[in-house]
Amino acid sequence: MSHKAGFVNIIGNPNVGKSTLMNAFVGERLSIITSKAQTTRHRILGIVNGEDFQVLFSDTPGIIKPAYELQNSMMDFVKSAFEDADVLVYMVEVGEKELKDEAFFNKIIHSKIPVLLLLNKIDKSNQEQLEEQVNLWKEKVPNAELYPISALENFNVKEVFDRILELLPESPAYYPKDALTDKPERFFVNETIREKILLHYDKEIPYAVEIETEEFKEDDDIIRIKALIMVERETQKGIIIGHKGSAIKRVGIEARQDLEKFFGKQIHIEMFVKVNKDWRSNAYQLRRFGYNQ
Ligand code: GDP
Ligand code: K
Ligand code: MG
Repeated sequence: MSHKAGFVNIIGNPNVGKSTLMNAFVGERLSIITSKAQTTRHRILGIVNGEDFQVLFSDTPGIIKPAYELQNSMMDFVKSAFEDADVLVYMVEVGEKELKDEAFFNKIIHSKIPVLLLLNKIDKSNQEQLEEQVNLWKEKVPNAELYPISALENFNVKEVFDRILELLPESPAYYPKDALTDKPERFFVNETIREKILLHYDKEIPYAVEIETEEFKEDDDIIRIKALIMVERETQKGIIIGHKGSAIKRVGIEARQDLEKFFGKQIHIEMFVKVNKDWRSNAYQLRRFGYNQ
Protein backbone atom coordinates (compact mmCIF):
# COMPACT_ATOMS: atom_id res chain seq x y z
CA MET A 1 0.00 0.00 0.00
CA SER A 2 1.33 3.46 -0.83
CA HIS A 3 1.77 5.91 2.02
CA LYS A 4 1.95 9.72 2.03
CA ALA A 5 3.55 11.97 4.62
CA GLY A 6 4.84 15.51 4.81
CA PHE A 7 5.14 18.88 6.46
CA VAL A 8 2.36 21.43 6.06
CA ASN A 9 3.45 24.69 7.57
CA ILE A 10 1.00 27.43 8.45
CA ILE A 11 2.26 30.99 8.26
CA GLY A 12 0.74 34.46 8.22
CA ASN A 13 0.28 37.72 10.07
CA PRO A 14 -0.63 37.73 13.79
CA ASN A 15 -4.25 36.92 14.69
CA VAL A 16 -5.45 35.68 11.31
CA GLY A 17 -6.46 32.31 12.82
CA LYS A 18 -3.43 30.03 12.30
CA SER A 19 -3.72 28.29 15.66
CA THR A 20 -7.48 27.94 15.34
CA LEU A 21 -6.95 26.20 12.00
CA MET A 22 -4.30 23.82 13.27
CA ASN A 23 -6.50 22.81 16.18
CA ALA A 24 -9.38 22.27 13.74
CA PHE A 25 -7.24 19.94 11.62
CA VAL A 26 -5.92 18.01 14.60
CA GLY A 27 -9.18 17.97 16.55
CA GLU A 28 -7.36 18.87 19.79
CA ARG A 29 -6.56 22.12 21.49
CA LEU A 30 -2.80 21.87 20.93
CA SER A 31 -2.22 25.56 20.28
CA ILE A 32 -3.52 28.22 22.59
CA ILE A 33 -5.77 30.84 21.04
CA THR A 34 -6.50 34.36 22.15
CA SER A 35 -7.38 37.60 20.39
CA LYS A 36 -3.93 38.98 21.26
CA ALA A 37 -0.98 39.00 18.89
CA GLN A 38 2.04 36.88 19.90
CA THR A 39 -0.09 34.29 21.63
CA THR A 40 1.89 31.63 19.76
CA ARG A 41 5.61 31.85 20.53
CA HIS A 42 6.84 28.48 19.28
CA ARG A 43 6.59 26.27 16.26
CA ILE A 44 4.07 23.64 17.35
CA LEU A 45 3.65 20.37 15.54
CA GLY A 46 0.16 18.87 15.24
CA ILE A 47 0.01 15.42 13.68
CA VAL A 48 -2.96 13.92 11.83
CA ASN A 49 -2.63 10.19 11.24
CA GLY A 50 -4.52 7.96 8.84
CA GLU A 51 -3.96 4.43 7.63
CA ASP A 52 -2.09 5.60 4.54
CA PHE A 53 -1.03 9.12 5.50
CA GLN A 54 0.60 11.27 8.17
CA VAL A 55 0.20 15.04 7.94
CA LEU A 56 2.60 17.10 10.06
CA PHE A 57 1.06 20.52 10.56
CA SER A 58 3.18 23.29 12.01
CA ASP A 59 1.57 26.24 13.71
CA THR A 60 3.94 29.21 13.87
CA PRO A 61 4.09 32.65 15.50
CA GLY A 62 2.56 35.49 13.49
CA ILE A 63 5.03 37.43 11.38
CA ILE A 64 6.26 40.57 13.15
CA LYS A 65 9.25 42.87 13.10
CA PRO A 66 11.36 41.65 16.04
CA ALA A 67 11.96 44.21 18.76
CA TYR A 68 13.79 42.03 21.28
CA GLU A 69 15.61 38.71 21.47
CA LEU A 70 12.53 36.57 22.19
CA GLN A 71 10.86 37.89 19.04
CA ASN A 72 14.01 37.13 17.02
CA SER A 73 13.69 33.52 18.11
CA MET A 74 9.99 33.56 17.22
CA MET A 75 10.84 34.69 13.69
CA ASP A 76 13.49 31.96 13.46
CA PHE A 77 10.67 29.47 13.98
CA VAL A 78 8.86 31.07 11.03
CA LYS A 79 11.99 30.88 8.87
CA SER A 80 12.43 27.20 9.66
CA ALA A 81 8.84 26.62 8.56
CA PHE A 82 9.76 27.81 5.07
CA GLU A 83 12.69 25.44 4.90
CA ASP A 84 11.11 22.03 5.43
CA ALA A 85 7.59 22.54 4.05
CA ASP A 86 6.08 20.15 1.52
CA VAL A 87 3.02 22.40 1.37
CA LEU A 88 2.87 26.00 2.53
CA VAL A 89 -0.36 27.27 3.99
CA TYR A 90 -0.42 31.03 3.86
CA MET A 91 -3.31 32.38 5.90
CA VAL A 92 -4.85 35.82 5.58
CA GLU A 93 -8.06 37.16 7.00
CA VAL A 94 -10.88 39.01 5.34
CA GLY A 95 -10.16 42.72 5.25
CA GLU A 96 -6.42 42.33 5.58
CA LYS A 97 -4.60 44.28 2.88
CA GLU A 98 -0.84 44.22 3.34
CA LEU A 99 1.60 41.63 4.55
CA LYS A 100 3.85 43.14 7.18
CA ASP A 101 7.09 41.54 6.07
CA GLU A 102 8.22 41.89 2.47
CA ALA A 103 10.96 39.25 2.62
CA PHE A 104 8.57 36.58 3.85
CA PHE A 105 5.97 37.67 1.30
CA ASN A 106 8.50 37.30 -1.52
CA LYS A 107 9.30 33.79 -0.34
CA ILE A 108 5.62 32.95 -0.65
CA ILE A 109 5.02 34.35 -4.12
CA HIS A 110 8.23 32.77 -5.46
CA SER A 111 7.75 29.49 -3.67
CA LYS A 112 8.69 26.33 -5.58
CA ILE A 113 6.46 24.23 -3.38
CA PRO A 114 2.64 24.34 -3.50
CA VAL A 115 1.03 27.25 -1.66
CA LEU A 116 -2.53 27.15 -0.37
CA LEU A 117 -3.81 30.63 0.38
CA LEU A 118 -6.54 30.47 2.97
CA LEU A 119 -8.77 33.49 3.20
CA ASN A 120 -10.05 33.06 6.75
CA LYS A 121 -12.92 34.50 8.81
CA ILE A 122 -15.35 34.62 5.91
CA ASP A 123 -18.10 34.24 8.51
CA LYS A 124 -17.46 37.93 9.15
CA SER A 125 -17.88 39.10 5.55
CA ASN A 126 -20.72 39.48 3.07
CA GLN A 127 -20.74 38.07 -0.45
CA GLU A 128 -19.66 41.27 -2.16
CA GLN A 129 -16.74 41.80 0.18
CA LEU A 130 -15.74 38.18 -0.20
CA GLU A 131 -15.62 38.35 -3.99
CA GLU A 132 -13.58 41.52 -3.86
CA GLN A 133 -11.13 39.87 -1.44
CA VAL A 134 -10.82 36.73 -3.53
CA ASN A 135 -9.91 38.80 -6.59
CA LEU A 136 -7.45 40.89 -4.62
CA TRP A 137 -5.59 37.89 -3.23
CA LYS A 138 -5.57 35.99 -6.52
CA GLU A 139 -3.73 38.94 -7.96
CA LYS A 140 -1.32 39.29 -5.05
CA VAL A 141 -0.37 35.61 -4.87
CA PRO A 142 -0.92 34.19 -8.36
CA ASN A 143 0.98 30.97 -7.62
CA ALA A 144 -1.39 29.96 -4.80
CA GLU A 145 -4.58 27.95 -4.77
CA LEU A 146 -7.12 30.03 -2.89
CA TYR A 147 -9.69 28.70 -0.43
CA PRO A 148 -12.12 30.93 1.48
CA ILE A 149 -12.62 29.33 4.91
CA SER A 150 -13.82 29.85 8.44
CA ALA A 151 -11.46 28.05 10.80
CA LEU A 152 -13.70 28.96 13.72
CA GLU A 153 -16.86 27.50 12.18
CA ASN A 154 -15.02 24.66 10.45
CA PHE A 155 -16.21 25.81 7.04
CA ASN A 156 -14.25 24.47 4.04
CA VAL A 157 -11.58 23.04 6.36
CA LYS A 158 -12.28 19.48 5.21
CA GLU A 159 -11.87 20.53 1.56
CA VAL A 160 -8.49 22.07 2.34
CA PHE A 161 -7.43 18.93 4.17
CA ASP A 162 -8.38 16.74 1.20
CA ARG A 163 -6.37 18.96 -1.13
CA ILE A 164 -3.38 18.74 1.22
CA LEU A 165 -3.56 14.94 1.08
CA GLU A 166 -3.42 15.11 -2.72
CA LEU A 167 -0.37 17.37 -2.60
CA LEU A 168 1.64 15.33 -0.07
CA PRO A 169 4.58 13.29 -1.36
CA GLU A 170 4.85 9.53 -1.09
CA SER A 171 6.78 8.91 2.11
CA PRO A 172 6.84 6.67 5.15
CA ALA A 173 5.61 8.20 8.41
CA TYR A 174 8.03 10.51 10.26
CA TYR A 175 6.55 9.89 13.72
CA PRO A 176 4.87 6.91 15.41
CA LYS A 177 1.32 6.52 14.14
CA ASP A 178 -0.21 7.31 17.54
CA ALA A 179 1.76 10.56 18.00
CA LEU A 180 -0.18 13.80 18.25
CA THR A 181 2.67 16.28 18.63
CA ASP A 182 6.41 16.52 19.20
CA LYS A 183 6.02 18.60 22.34
CA PRO A 184 6.26 17.13 25.85
CA GLU A 185 3.36 17.24 28.32
CA ARG A 186 4.99 20.07 30.27
CA PHE A 187 4.85 22.29 27.22
CA PHE A 188 1.05 22.11 27.20
CA VAL A 189 0.91 22.93 30.89
CA ASN A 190 3.07 26.01 30.28
CA GLU A 191 0.94 27.10 27.36
CA THR A 192 -2.38 26.62 29.15
CA ILE A 193 -1.23 28.81 32.03
CA ARG A 194 0.14 31.40 29.62
CA GLU A 195 -3.20 31.48 27.79
CA LYS A 196 -5.00 32.37 31.03
CA ILE A 197 -2.46 35.13 31.64
CA LEU A 198 -3.02 36.49 28.14
CA LEU A 199 -6.76 36.48 28.81
CA HIS A 200 -6.76 38.08 32.24
CA TYR A 201 -3.90 40.60 32.31
CA ASP A 202 -3.47 43.76 30.30
CA LYS A 203 -0.83 45.60 28.39
CA GLU A 204 2.75 44.44 28.81
CA ILE A 205 2.16 41.76 31.47
CA PRO A 206 1.50 38.73 29.21
CA TYR A 207 4.52 39.56 27.08
CA ALA A 208 6.79 39.71 30.13
CA VAL A 209 5.68 36.27 31.33
CA GLU A 210 7.20 32.87 30.75
CA ILE A 211 6.06 29.66 32.41
CA GLU A 212 8.21 26.77 33.53
CA THR A 213 6.61 23.57 34.76
CA GLU A 214 9.04 22.28 37.36
CA GLU A 215 7.14 19.20 38.37
CA PHE A 216 4.74 16.95 36.47
CA LYS A 217 3.95 13.81 38.44
CA GLU A 218 1.44 11.48 36.90
CA ASP A 219 -0.36 8.83 38.96
CA ASP A 220 -3.21 6.57 37.89
CA ASP A 221 -5.94 9.11 38.46
CA ILE A 222 -4.21 12.42 39.22
CA ILE A 223 -1.46 14.61 37.85
CA ARG A 224 0.40 16.88 40.28
CA ILE A 225 1.90 19.98 38.76
CA LYS A 226 4.22 22.65 40.10
CA ALA A 227 4.65 25.62 37.80
CA LEU A 228 6.77 28.71 37.96
CA ILE A 229 5.48 31.99 36.53
CA MET A 230 8.42 34.15 35.56
CA VAL A 231 8.11 37.92 35.20
CA GLU A 232 10.71 40.53 34.40
CA ARG A 233 10.20 42.93 37.28
CA GLU A 234 9.04 43.06 40.90
CA THR A 235 6.00 45.25 40.10
CA GLN A 236 4.79 42.67 37.60
CA LYS A 237 4.97 40.00 40.28
CA GLY A 238 2.50 41.94 42.42
CA ILE A 239 0.13 42.39 39.51
CA ILE A 240 0.21 38.70 38.65
CA ILE A 241 -0.60 37.69 42.22
CA GLY A 242 -3.29 40.34 42.71
CA HIS A 243 -5.12 41.45 45.83
CA LYS A 244 -4.82 38.67 48.44
CA GLY A 245 -3.84 36.30 45.65
CA SER A 246 -7.17 36.59 43.87
CA ALA A 247 -5.77 37.10 40.36
CA ILE A 248 -3.39 34.17 40.39
CA LYS A 249 -6.07 32.00 41.95
CA ARG A 250 -8.31 32.55 38.96
CA VAL A 251 -5.47 31.59 36.60
CA GLY A 252 -4.96 28.39 38.57
CA ILE A 253 -8.64 27.42 38.55
CA GLU A 254 -9.11 27.98 34.83
CA ALA A 255 -5.82 26.30 33.88
CA ARG A 256 -6.75 23.30 35.98
CA GLN A 257 -10.14 22.98 34.25
CA ASP A 258 -8.55 23.06 30.79
CA LEU A 259 -5.77 20.66 31.73
CA GLU A 260 -8.25 18.17 33.17
CA LYS A 261 -9.96 18.11 29.79
CA PHE A 262 -6.68 17.91 27.90
CA PHE A 263 -5.14 15.07 29.93
CA GLY A 264 -8.39 13.36 30.96
CA LYS A 265 -7.28 13.18 34.58
CA GLN A 266 -7.74 15.09 37.80
CA ILE A 267 -5.17 17.87 38.10
CA HIS A 268 -3.59 19.41 41.18
CA ILE A 269 -1.72 22.58 40.40
CA GLU A 270 0.58 24.79 42.46
CA MET A 271 2.02 28.02 41.09
CA PHE A 272 4.86 30.29 42.16
CA VAL A 273 5.79 33.71 40.83
CA LYS A 274 9.43 34.65 40.45
CA VAL A 275 11.29 37.64 39.02
CA ASN A 276 13.75 36.70 36.31
CA LYS A 277 15.16 40.05 35.29
CA ASP A 278 14.89 40.85 31.56
CA TRP A 279 14.65 37.17 30.54
CA ARG A 280 13.20 38.20 27.15
CA SER A 281 16.49 39.79 26.12
CA ASN A 282 18.76 37.18 27.62
CA ALA A 283 20.05 34.56 25.17
CA TYR A 284 20.94 32.11 27.95
CA GLN A 285 17.46 32.30 29.52
CA LEU A 286 15.78 31.99 26.13
CA ARG A 287 17.71 28.81 25.39
CA ARG A 288 16.63 27.45 28.73
CA PHE A 289 13.00 28.07 27.82
CA GLY A 290 13.32 26.32 24.47
CA TYR A 291 13.49 29.28 22.10
CA ASN A 292 16.65 28.31 20.31
CA GLN A 293 16.54 25.79 17.50
P1 GDP B 1 -3.23 33.30 15.20
O1 GDP B 1 -2.61 34.42 15.96
O2 GDP B 1 -3.08 33.46 13.72
O3 GDP B 1 -2.78 31.95 15.67
O4 GDP B 1 -4.82 33.40 15.47
P2 GDP B 1 -5.70 32.64 16.56
O5 GDP B 1 -6.00 31.26 16.10
O6 GDP B 1 -5.08 32.79 17.91
O7 GDP B 1 -7.04 33.48 16.46
C1 GDP B 1 -7.05 34.89 16.70
C2 GDP B 1 -8.48 35.32 16.94
O8 GDP B 1 -9.26 35.15 15.74
C3 GDP B 1 -9.17 34.50 18.02
O9 GDP B 1 -9.99 35.37 18.77
C4 GDP B 1 -10.00 33.51 17.23
O10 GDP B 1 -11.13 33.03 17.91
C5 GDP B 1 -10.40 34.33 16.01
N1 GDP B 1 -10.68 33.51 14.80
C6 GDP B 1 -9.92 32.52 14.28
N2 GDP B 1 -10.51 32.00 13.18
C7 GDP B 1 -11.66 32.66 12.99
C8 GDP B 1 -12.74 32.58 12.02
O11 GDP B 1 -12.76 31.77 11.10
N3 GDP B 1 -13.77 33.48 12.18
C9 GDP B 1 -13.80 34.39 13.18
N4 GDP B 1 -14.84 35.21 13.25
N5 GDP B 1 -12.82 34.50 14.11
C10 GDP B 1 -11.77 33.64 14.03
K1 K C 1 -3.59 35.21 18.45
MG1 MG D 1 -1.31 31.43 17.02
